[in-house]
Amino acid sequence: MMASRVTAYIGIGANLGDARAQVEQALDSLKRLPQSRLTTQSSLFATAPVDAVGDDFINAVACLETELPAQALLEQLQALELAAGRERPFRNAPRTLDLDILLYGEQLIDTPSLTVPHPRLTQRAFVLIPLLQLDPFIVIPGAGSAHQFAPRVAGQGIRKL
Ligand code: PH2
Ligand code: MG
Ligand code: MG
Repeated sequence: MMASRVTAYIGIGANLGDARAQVEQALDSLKRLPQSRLTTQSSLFATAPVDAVGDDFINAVACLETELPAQALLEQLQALELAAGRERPFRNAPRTLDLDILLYGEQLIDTPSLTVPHPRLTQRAFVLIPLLQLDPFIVIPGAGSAHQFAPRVAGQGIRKL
């Protein structure tokens, strides 16, 4: 039987080292994930840290068509983070690369290792704005149209590169 294909959105962030190069390299790596195809990618954005310390971030969002189950996709993303030298000395520490599953089809996932949609997705300009760039009509399962949340994040620093 053919595995079912899902549209997944991945949040990409970095604020340690050459953040821009790391985000660009991550986009390249996402193009080579098994059983997956990167269909669209947002612009890169420079963003002010939210609940985090360190330099400004570079953020972007990528859209994948994937046959990987969510947990397998998560493991692929964690391997890419590790390869980029990700360390976790404390919560929200500056990082060379962060790859988060924002959306996995219409699915609501809540396991010890993975919560999808990403729980803070609607509160953060650095994911909401690139996501809306890719699909202005996108719907967040359990929350509704993403665009309704844009006014609430309007005060957060974000600049398209
Ligand atoms: N990621 C966080 C916490 N805060 N702030 C910005 N601007 N960009 C991020 O990617 C980010 C953050 C936790 O992963
Ligand atoms: Mg994150
Ligand atoms: Mg993460």
